[in-house]
Formats: sequence, C-alpha cells, structure tokens
Amino acid sequence: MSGKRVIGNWKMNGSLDANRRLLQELLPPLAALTGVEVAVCPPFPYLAQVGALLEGSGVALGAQNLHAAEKGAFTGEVGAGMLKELGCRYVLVGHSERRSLFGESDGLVAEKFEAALAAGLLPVLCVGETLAQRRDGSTEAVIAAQVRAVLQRVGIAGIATGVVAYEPVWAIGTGETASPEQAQAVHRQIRALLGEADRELAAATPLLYGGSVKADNAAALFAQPDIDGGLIGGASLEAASFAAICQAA
Ligand code: G2H
Repeated sequence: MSGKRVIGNWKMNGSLDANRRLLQELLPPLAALTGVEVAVCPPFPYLAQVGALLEGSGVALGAQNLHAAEKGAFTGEVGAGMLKELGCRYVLVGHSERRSLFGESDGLVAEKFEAALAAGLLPVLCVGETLAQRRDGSTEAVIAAQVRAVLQRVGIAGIATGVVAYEPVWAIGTGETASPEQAQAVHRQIRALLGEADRELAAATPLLYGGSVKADNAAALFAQPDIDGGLIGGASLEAASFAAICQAA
C-alpha cells in the first residue's frame, strides 16, 4: 500500500463523447489498483456526467476551481457547496494558470482554500515558481509566500486536511519536467515550512508533484521521500498514460 494520490487535471478539455471513451478505457486497469487514490477533475459542465460514470469505480471526482463566496451575484462563478453537491471530493485551488491568466493572488487563493474546506471539500493548493524566479534564485521565497498565505488563513490543521501540489510553472505543459532531485528539494522545503507549525501534521500532508509528469518519469518522481503522488495534466487525457502513471504510484 503506497498511500499515494494521483489527480488528473483535464483543464479545458473533453466532450460528452470523449469523456465517456476516456473513462471506458481508463477505469478497467484502475480497478485492479490498490493503495493509490485516484481522482479526475473535468471542466464544470462535465462534473455530473463524469461523476455518474465514476460511480462504484473508486476513482474520485474533483473540480478545477471555485469561487470563495458561498453563493450570490457572481455571474459565471461556481461555489464550493455546488461542487460538493455534485459529488466532488477535491477542488484545485490556485493552479498557476489561474494565477497567471486570471490574476489570482495569494490572498484570493487562501480565501478559496478556506471556502473549500468549509464545504467539506479537499482543496489542492497549487504552488510553483516561474522560470525567471528559478533563475534569479527566488524559488524558495516564492513557494514560502504562496504556502504561508494559506497557512495564515486556515492554520496547519486546515492545510493538512487538504493537499499541496508543487508545480514549477516552467515545467507545466512544456514537456520539461523537474528532475526528481529538483522536485524533492522543493517538496522537502514545503514539508519543513509546514513543520514549523506542526511536525506531525506536516508529515501527514500529501505533497503532490505536477508538471509534465508522464508514464516514463512518474516512478522516479514518486520514489522521492517527500513526493506523495502527482497532479497530472496532459497525460491524464490519455487513458493508457494516466493508468500507467497511477500504476507507478
Ligand atoms: C500542471 C499539470 C497539471 P501538465 O499544470 O496540473 O499539467 O502535466 O500538462 O504539465
């Protein structure tokens, strides 16, 4: 029993037909898998369809985003309670595409994380540095600020209820993956930072790696002591690749 988690982030991909075909191919190989918690996060309009297709499979449902408010005049937005009602277990919070393309700040991400917890969802806090930040040596400071913003809002118990995903922006969808050693170094830093608040809860917090994880690099990443699984984008859209990644966990 590895106790690892693998979460597929479909991003803005899929269709009723493509989702059905993907899951038809993906669920049989996953049925034999033990000790790995698998989830998929389709776009909002497909949550109900995918939730129904996942029923009885042991694969969990997740969403890719939420609004921090419970409900109200927020045209086009989706609240945590709605995701919960549709059967979501996870929700991604602060994915780098949300931060860079939709202007989400550390503060807003913390509010969203708190809203997800309040609704009984497991928020997956995504953190990561850009290439420029890695090059100028500020990786550690960037990650610390992103994690601390949430820590200050929900405390270590709140973070430990959810999940943290380290996704270096320069490795997202680029085909370039952090080496297992590079990923482990940042995971160790995140674990140590959480450990300043509570060592036991820090040790129990799932830390996932994301950024061009593929079938052929997953095992080496997952073998690192502070990497508890993966957040998978592109490769989660292909049943054979995603199944192989889950099997590597
Ligand atoms: C990072 C990851 C999933 P990919 O965004 O969140 O995507 O595996 O395509 O780099």
